[in-house]
Amino acid sequence: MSDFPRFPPGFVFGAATASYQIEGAAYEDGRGPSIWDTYSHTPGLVANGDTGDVACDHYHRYPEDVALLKDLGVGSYRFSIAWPRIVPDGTGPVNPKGLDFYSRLVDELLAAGIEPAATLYHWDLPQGLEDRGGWRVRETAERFAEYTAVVAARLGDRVPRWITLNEPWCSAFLGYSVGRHAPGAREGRGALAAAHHLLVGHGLAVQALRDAGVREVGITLNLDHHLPATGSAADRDAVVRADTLHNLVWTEPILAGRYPDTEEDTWGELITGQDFRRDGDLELIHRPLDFLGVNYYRPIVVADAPYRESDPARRVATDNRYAETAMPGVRHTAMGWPVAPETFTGLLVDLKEQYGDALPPVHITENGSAEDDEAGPDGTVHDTDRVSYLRDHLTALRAAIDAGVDVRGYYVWSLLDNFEWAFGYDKRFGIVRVDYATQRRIPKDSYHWYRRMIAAQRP
Ligand code: IFM
Repeated sequence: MSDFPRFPPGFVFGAATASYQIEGAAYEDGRGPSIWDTYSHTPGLVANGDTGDVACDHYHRYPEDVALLKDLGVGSYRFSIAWPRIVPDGTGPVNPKGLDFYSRLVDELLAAGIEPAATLYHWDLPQGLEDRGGWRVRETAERFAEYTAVVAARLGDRVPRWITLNEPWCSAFLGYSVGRHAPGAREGRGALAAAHHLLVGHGLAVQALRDAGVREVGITLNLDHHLPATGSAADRDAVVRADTLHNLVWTEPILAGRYPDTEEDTWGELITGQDFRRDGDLELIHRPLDFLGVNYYRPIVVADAPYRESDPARRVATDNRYAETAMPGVRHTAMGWPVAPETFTGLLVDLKEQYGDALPPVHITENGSAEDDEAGPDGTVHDTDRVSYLRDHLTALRAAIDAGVDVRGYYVWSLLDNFEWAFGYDKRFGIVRVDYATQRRIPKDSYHWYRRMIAAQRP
């Protein structure tokens, strides 16, 4: 008997990455600039001045990376498509070389017996669209649907699983209110408009994917499990605000066809006085999905906090609406995130309770941990903490399935160490180490553990 958690027959194990974090080749084959090129090239915004210019050079080394996936034994690989490779300016002509790259990648995966799962938007908005207002304006949602149709026409016959957006919370709130992600804006209404237009873009993209006849369509949300720092009424209210800002803003319109009934308490006149919502939008956003992608890393312990800034526009910024505190008594990862796997079970069980039959089957589209890996002289990494993290979270996931949540798949984040956004290359999430000086890939102990875990599922 092994100590590996066991999953139901047909459960899919995978690994995930994203375009800007691994591809590099930022100036090749007609790719246009994205908001992350602009952001990372702005001095002082990303640790060490790191950029995605080269990253893991996956654009050129994808056959080696697919070979790693094949050896790992995964059934599916989740990658994202860089919009500025396909429509370099966000609007206007399509770049055939960009489509060719993803077509080659998809063929390589299929030849290795791995099902491709494509994310259409993992944050690399064409800079040309940001210059026209970015997600603050409805036009971006419309351009997103056009781009989706172009990609689906080329790859829809070979890619069975499609994800419209990855973690729109980060795009809207980290990007347009906290300013810690591209485009680095610090706005109130702009962020709420961005959230709404991301939802509209999702709805339009679902329609485009349905028109193309693809097999499975979903969206990936980074849902958070919030815990009050104390039992005080103020901290419990802060949890409601955090829940609204992180989760309900997406799950309510997408799964229930309504806006959160807590939104007025959370945003006041910024939401009630808005003009970006149109009649018919909720129907558009509330289209049936084949699956919900959930990314889960950690619980968030929430305490009430006074506004640190009086500017009402900042009322939207999550860091200005409550304080996130450490979780006593548990290990924290290199990101400072508490490790509490039971909250993973809790999140999924709560979600099922909240939405019942309106919750489609779930795929865990990301889960993993950044650790301060130390490489031995031969480059090997004995990442015991990451192995424990994965084992405990997979065990917690199994518990959620036992409790009645229909979870069909799990993708580890990430296949490779990569560009961790504002943290640059300092934070390593990979189960494969990347030696950035040589681009050598070295599977860590966690890779070998995950490989054995997948193999142990075979009857
Ligand atoms: O690296 C990110 C990824 O791009 C989106 N989800 C969270 C990961 C770890 O922070």
